[in-house]
Amino acid sequence: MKTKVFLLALVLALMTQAVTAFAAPRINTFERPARGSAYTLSEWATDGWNAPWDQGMSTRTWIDGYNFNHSGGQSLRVFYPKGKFGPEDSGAQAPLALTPGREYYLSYWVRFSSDFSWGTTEFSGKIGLGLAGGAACSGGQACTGYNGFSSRMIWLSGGRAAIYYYHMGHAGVYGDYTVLKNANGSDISYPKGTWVNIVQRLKVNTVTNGNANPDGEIQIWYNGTSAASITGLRFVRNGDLVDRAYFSSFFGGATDSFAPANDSYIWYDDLKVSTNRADICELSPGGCYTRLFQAEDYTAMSGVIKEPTPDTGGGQNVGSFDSGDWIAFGNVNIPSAGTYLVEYRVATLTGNARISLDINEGKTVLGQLTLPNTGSWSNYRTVSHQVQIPAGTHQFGIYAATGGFDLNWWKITKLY
Ligand SMILES: [Ca+2]
Ligand SMILES: [Ca+2]
Repeated sequence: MKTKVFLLALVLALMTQAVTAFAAPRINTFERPARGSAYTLSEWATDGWNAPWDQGMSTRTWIDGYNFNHSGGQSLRVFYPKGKFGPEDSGAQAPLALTPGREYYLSYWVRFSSDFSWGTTEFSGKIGLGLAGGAACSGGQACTGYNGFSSRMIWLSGGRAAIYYYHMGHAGVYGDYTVLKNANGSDISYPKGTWVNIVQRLKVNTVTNGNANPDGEIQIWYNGTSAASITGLRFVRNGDLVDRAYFSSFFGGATDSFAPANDSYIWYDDLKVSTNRADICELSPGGCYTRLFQAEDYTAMSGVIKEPTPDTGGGQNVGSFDSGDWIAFGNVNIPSAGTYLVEYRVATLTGNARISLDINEGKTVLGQLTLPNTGSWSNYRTVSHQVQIPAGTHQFGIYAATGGFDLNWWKITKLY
């Protein structure tokens, strides 16, 4: 009898875990893959994002661990060669599978290269990820309510930002588009050389007796502010739901007038997809909680020294971390529990130095990270890991589980 009760409890616990895993948002910070490599479909899959096919992921993507990122030390760079257009020769595509849901939120950070060429036509190119379902009606198709739907971000001439969507009522051969607007009513244009955040929410219409009710919706936020809201949409007459985050970015269009005048790049970072708005902290007032700590501003320590840092930005770093040494940062308020990215700016020559982050005077270890050899004491690199942090006022400890590194600064940023 006791065994049966135990087994029942075990099954319930496993079911609860499964539900929790199902509800967790999907995120990609591009921190795991080796920098300087292509981000192929199998690399996407290793990070939990699966697609049945792709275009350009193995040939025109690159994990940037050297120049630009929004979080941590890395991001995804996509290449749009001069004079090329269409998904065969420009950018990258992959329909990344989602658990089907009626309503989804999709967030990503994007940065255009500082000499990005917008192309010469009115409808110039597609950017980043969109949301789609069923057979993903697109590409000049009529959407019947049985062949799915799609909703992707585009840029227009001069970099004006718009949402481009295929639904049952689109007016012409191609989908409809809505230009993103600032609060004062002016058009939003993408900047070059600066990170911006895009959030899309799509809600599939309900269906009654095979009829599409006009209650589908698309909403776009630009840097946390609502920039487009489209209601009354009819996407489906069948049971299709949002079932993919559609990475779809290329120039065109079908003629070379769409092509860029010079080699162009877009960087992507911090992709998030969730059915729960609360998981998208980019939509919270003030955005995602983040705080940077200079290592030398510790409130207590054991065994380390402060010294002028050779790292960019100057100031001081903390050095002489031997195994068992630590620095602590007291009275740090974490307003909400969640998953956080913790970054460390380090130099180390061993390849086996190991940082441990803790609270409760070392009694609660939040996570550990082995540091890559940075090649020289004057060559710093940003490395990161994801940890769960409870809400409250904490004293954080940075502990040298294995010594042999210098630390310039560290930073915590809420992911969800
Ligand atoms: Ca990143
Ligand atoms: Ca410092």
